[in-house]
Amino acid sequence: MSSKFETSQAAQADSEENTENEIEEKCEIIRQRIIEKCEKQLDLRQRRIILIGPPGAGKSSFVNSIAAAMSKSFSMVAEAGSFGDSRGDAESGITLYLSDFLNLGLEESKFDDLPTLIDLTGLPNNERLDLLQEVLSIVIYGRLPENERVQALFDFVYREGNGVKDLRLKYPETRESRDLEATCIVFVLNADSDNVPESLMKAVTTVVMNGPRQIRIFGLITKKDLAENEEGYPRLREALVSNLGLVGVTNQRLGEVKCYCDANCQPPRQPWHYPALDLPILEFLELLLDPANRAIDRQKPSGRRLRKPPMSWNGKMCLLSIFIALVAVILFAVFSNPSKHPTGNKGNNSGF
Ligand SMILES: Nc1nc2c(ncn2[C@@H]2O[C@H](COP(=O)(O)OP(=O)(O)O)[C@@H](O)[C@H]2O)c(=O)[nH]1
Ligand SMILES: [Mg+2]
Repeated sequence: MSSKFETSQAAQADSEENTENEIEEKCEIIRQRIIEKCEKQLDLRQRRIILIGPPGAGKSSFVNSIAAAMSKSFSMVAEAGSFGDSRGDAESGITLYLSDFLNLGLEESKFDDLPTLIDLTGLPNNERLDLLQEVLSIVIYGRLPENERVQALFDFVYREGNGVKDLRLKYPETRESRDLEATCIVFVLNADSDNVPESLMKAVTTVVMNGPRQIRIFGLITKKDLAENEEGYPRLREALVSNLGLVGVTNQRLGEVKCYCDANCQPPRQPWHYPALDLPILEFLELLLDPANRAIDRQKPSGRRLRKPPMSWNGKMCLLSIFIALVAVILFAVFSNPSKHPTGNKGNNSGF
């Protein structure tokens, strides 16, 4: 016969399993909704969601977590945990690579038609504001050619001695930019962060405010597990919300999550499937895919992109010659017709 203690333990395990099943059911409903919406709407599957934030904020872990939450199995889609140092700039310690994860980094055989995630590794907060803004503008508005390292932009200025203006000229807007540009921005900050990267946030909001298209900015707080009982957490959250201009819209534009991560987080959260982690991640992904959150053109596309080139010198000369010829024809017509000439009426000449 089982003891009272065993029975109550069994009951607790049972209720935990029930709760987990309920959470998984909710997750499944959201997964299906996301897939159906993307299948139906071209605009949603064409979305390019760029993750911006300081190094170590959890951007790559979030890419892996979205893939895990959607597919119900973990795989290392993005290189997380290394800060990508192997591919970065050894001197500055800044890693600036841009990786596109088509179809949210998921295998196309199982999932099709999902948006693209762009993992922009570690931008510094203590960089010159004008340079930071230009780099962000090049990256966000798709002016960085494919396979070009983001670090090359900093090298162009610091190593090759060029100015920010030269950077603008070197990476102009092209016909391809529109396909490579971000359609929404997620600013990622870890909940246990010691400081709020205000300059970086300001640079992002300024670029978006002045850019050709208005792109929605979302806030994402990662590593929520590390700040659950921290007193400083509400302050960090408030700073993120106000710096990104999300006051009053946190329900539609802010996510707070724990990510799937490596042995650095205790206990390590992979390779199993955790509905409790998935739910907030899927809810946030659904916010990102809300049709209302699309990029809005500030001006009609024809206004900027298809502007007519200025007329060439030859063209101007040609127009001038036509004008002179026309004037000459009119003058000739007027003066060569004696009946209409004011002094051409001979009968009036002897009129005394
Ligand atoms: N405790 C905890 N650690 C996390 C979480 N997300 C990421 N990490 C850890 O934070 C470190 C940096 O993450 P990474 O995704 O590489 O950051 P990135 O530089 O912004 O791409 C890694 O060691 C991760 O395992 C989380 O939600 N909780
Ligand atoms: Mg990374």
